[in-house]
Amino acid sequence: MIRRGFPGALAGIIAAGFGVAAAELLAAATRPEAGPLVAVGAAVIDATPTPVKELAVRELGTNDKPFLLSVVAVVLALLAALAGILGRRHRLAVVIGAAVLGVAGAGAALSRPAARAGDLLPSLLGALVAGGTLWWLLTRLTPRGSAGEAGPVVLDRRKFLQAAAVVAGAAAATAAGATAIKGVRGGAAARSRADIRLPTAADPAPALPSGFTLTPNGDFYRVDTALTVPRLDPDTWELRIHGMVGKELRLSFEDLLRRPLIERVITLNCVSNEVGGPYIGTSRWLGVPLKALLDEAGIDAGADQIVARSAEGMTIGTPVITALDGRDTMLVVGMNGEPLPLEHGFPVRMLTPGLYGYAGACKWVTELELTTFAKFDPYWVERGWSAEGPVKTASRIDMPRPFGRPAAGPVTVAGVAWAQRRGIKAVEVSVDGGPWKPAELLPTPSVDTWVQWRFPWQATAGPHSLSVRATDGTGATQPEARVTPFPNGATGWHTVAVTVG
Ligand SMILES: Nc1nc2c(c(=O)[nH]1)N[C@H]1C(S)=C(S)[C@@H](COP(=O)(O)O)O[C@H]1N2
Ligand SMILES: [Mo]
Repeated sequence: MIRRGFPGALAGIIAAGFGVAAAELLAAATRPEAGPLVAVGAAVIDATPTPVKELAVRELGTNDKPFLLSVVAVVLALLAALAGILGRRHRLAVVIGAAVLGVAGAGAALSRPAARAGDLLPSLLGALVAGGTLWWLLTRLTPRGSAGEAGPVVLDRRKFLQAAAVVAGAAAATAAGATAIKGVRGGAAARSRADIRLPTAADPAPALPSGFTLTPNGDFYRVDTALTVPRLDPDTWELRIHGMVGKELRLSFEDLLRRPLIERVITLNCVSNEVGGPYIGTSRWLGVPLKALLDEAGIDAGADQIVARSAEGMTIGTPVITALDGRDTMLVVGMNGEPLPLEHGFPVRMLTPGLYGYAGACKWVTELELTTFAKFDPYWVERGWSAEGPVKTASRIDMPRPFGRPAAGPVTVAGVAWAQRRGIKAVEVSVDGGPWKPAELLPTPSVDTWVQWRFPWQATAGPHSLSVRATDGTGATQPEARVTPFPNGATGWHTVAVTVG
């Protein structure tokens, strides 16, 4: 069985590999989003139930996407092997296998929010190449005159392996071609980003208080559903502001840069962050205040939601009021003195101080539609997350590290606390569940920025637990009760266990 099964399985896998490579090559040359691997992966992400998505983000962090692509590849290989094994006796299995491949890829590509009809072409080509190749390879495995019988394949084995090697070589060359084209295209986007000279802010951020640290761009967390980073061309990028407005606006990247820019230090964090988690960062953002644009468009009475759409089809809903109530809601073009990094939304993203990213920080934005909460549920809300996403007051211990082994004597316990819009009034630390004692707060630029805190501790030998809690500008102290990030953000105190000695 193994001897009989192996050549068929090998033929199936090689043929499918060639088909996928051909599809990816066509997609790379025309529309990268239409490549079957990424399209199927994206469709799987969208169809994944929220708890599983949560688990993947928690367990795998930013490795969730390579993992997903590997799963897609393994499933594909298993199906292809099956088609190859069955196809030796029943050629119909080859046709069905190729059809399944084509329909899955094309269906996934067409299900993408920003899909066009032509997006089915790469998968169609891939299915034809895979099916045709498998058929041809299987004829090499069939001794003349004894089709389908358990006859002496030994004679054909060399010819078959030669043919298989040729196809594998062609598949590898095709895949290399696809990768090369993607590299050149990506390089072009990166170059145009490097060419951009951002104007200075008309309203710059004040100098940072001494001791205050920003998150370097390369260390800033990344959370999004994009399997490949969208690479938008700033020269053709356009933002459309439409819906419940008096006058529709269309703005180019140059139009945005010509407006008076503001620069602000703002903390952004993800609603999916667990207590003590890493999905938070603070940057100096440069952008156009959204209010001025909305004033120009003229918002119709009754519009209470801004739906931001991105190039790859994300929708993020933000309350209209948060663009008008005086906070620094903006269309961001710069991050820490550079054009936005590709991963963080180049060329333009939204940023709404005080809201979690899923509710106010659409990356790669191309459209703002004024509508109502009653009329439209954006992406995350469709999946059960709360329609409005105000940030909850929270705090984190960064030093010592969990399960660290500091030496006995004076130890500095340190971390961050945040409550964007409300600010942080106090941070307290409790050792081994003892009384809460105030930590020292370092100066911070604004209520929209995290506060760095520290607490001197006389550490004695043995195991200890350290807990932190913050009180925000309204006087409300973080509750002890733990709730999960779903559906509107985690609560609970961060506790770290250490062993001194
Ligand atoms: N286009 C797009 N924008 C998006 C998302 C996304 O999946 N796609 N995720 C949002 C979420 S959940 C968060 S927390 C922030 C994260 O921004 P960052 O990756 O720059 O840190 O982006 C928001 N904007
Ligand atoms: Mo998020």
